[in-house]
Amino acid sequence: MSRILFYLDGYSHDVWREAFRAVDPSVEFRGFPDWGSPDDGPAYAFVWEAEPGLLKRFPNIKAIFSLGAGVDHLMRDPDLPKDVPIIRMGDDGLKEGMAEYVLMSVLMHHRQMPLLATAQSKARWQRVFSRPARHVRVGILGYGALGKCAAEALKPLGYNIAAWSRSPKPAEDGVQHFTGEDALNDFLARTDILVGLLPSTKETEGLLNFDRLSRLPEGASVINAGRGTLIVLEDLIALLNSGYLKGATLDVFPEEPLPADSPLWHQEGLLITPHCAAITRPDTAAEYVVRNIGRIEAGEVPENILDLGRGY
Ligand code: NDP
Ligand code: OXD
Repeated sequence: MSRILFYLDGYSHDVWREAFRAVDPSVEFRGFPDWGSPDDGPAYAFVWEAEPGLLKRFPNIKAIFSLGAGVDHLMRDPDLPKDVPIIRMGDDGLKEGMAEYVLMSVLMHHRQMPLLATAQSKARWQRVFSRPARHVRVGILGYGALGKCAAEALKPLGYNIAAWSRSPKPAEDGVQHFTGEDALNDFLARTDILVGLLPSTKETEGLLNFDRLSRLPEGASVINAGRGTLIVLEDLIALLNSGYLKGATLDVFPEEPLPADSPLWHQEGLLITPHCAAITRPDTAAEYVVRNIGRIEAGEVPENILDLGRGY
């Protein structure tokens, strides 16, 4: 029997309780604030944006599962327990969701939907001509679990795909790999539609500034579904307003929810989605957490363990 201390503010816990029951009826599921006593015996935390200091109050926690693939919500806790392993979400539901979102967004920019939406809002019959997918160069910034799924979703349409990551990747059909900071400008220069799928770390914060975004060819589009810290938004907006960049889709923002008075809501050429590119699904996530608790209990290394040094 495993005890799971669950934290997700603002949503009913019932669907999560049921999901764990379906995977393993012996799981003892405790939704916050009913976590019981820190002396209750070993437990696993499964949390999203838990209140700072809470995890430290439970020294019985053996591992912390992040309800998302990103762990920035945990890193913000100054009292995050130091010696407890952190496991990032990596379930199939998240991968499927991101693959769908990237495919949708790339198609929308390839087929010039922002321009068509503007034309519609002005009752203008403005036909557009788009290149075939094989002539469109997509660049995926961050080639981890989600970047790879995004590439698999795009390949059947014939897009010309490249990916950028920190460490070298084995050669792969249909994807050209670029590695490290030195290769970033070359990667950007060959990219018509850029897809950001990077974690938020010291290195990725503000990475896409005016200079970097200007390395994209004129008429390029930018999609960001990683973290909002990646892009210097004023620079993106300046390049959209000057017409150098054709369009953008943002799912993530430095401040979430995006304030109602943000001028971004009314920015021409910009499509906004409210951090819903890939939402962790209870059924696949419960299966993932139970599987990894099994690994920990068997003395094995769990999947997707956070490397604190790298920050992801
Ligand atoms: P992974 O850890 O599997 O992949 C991260 C990728 O980013 C790796 O390819 C890594 O390189 C690369 N990377 C990290 N730092 C650098 C750097 N400094 N320079 C170059 N490349 C770098 O993460 P996931 O694919 O699972 O998730 C990615 C991010 O997506 C999450 O961290 C989260 O922030 C975001 N996300 C957003 C969601 C949404 O709904 N909008 C939903 C889920 C996740 P390398 O391969 O060399 O390690
Ligand atoms: C995640 C997210 O990190 O939802 O999984 O953004």
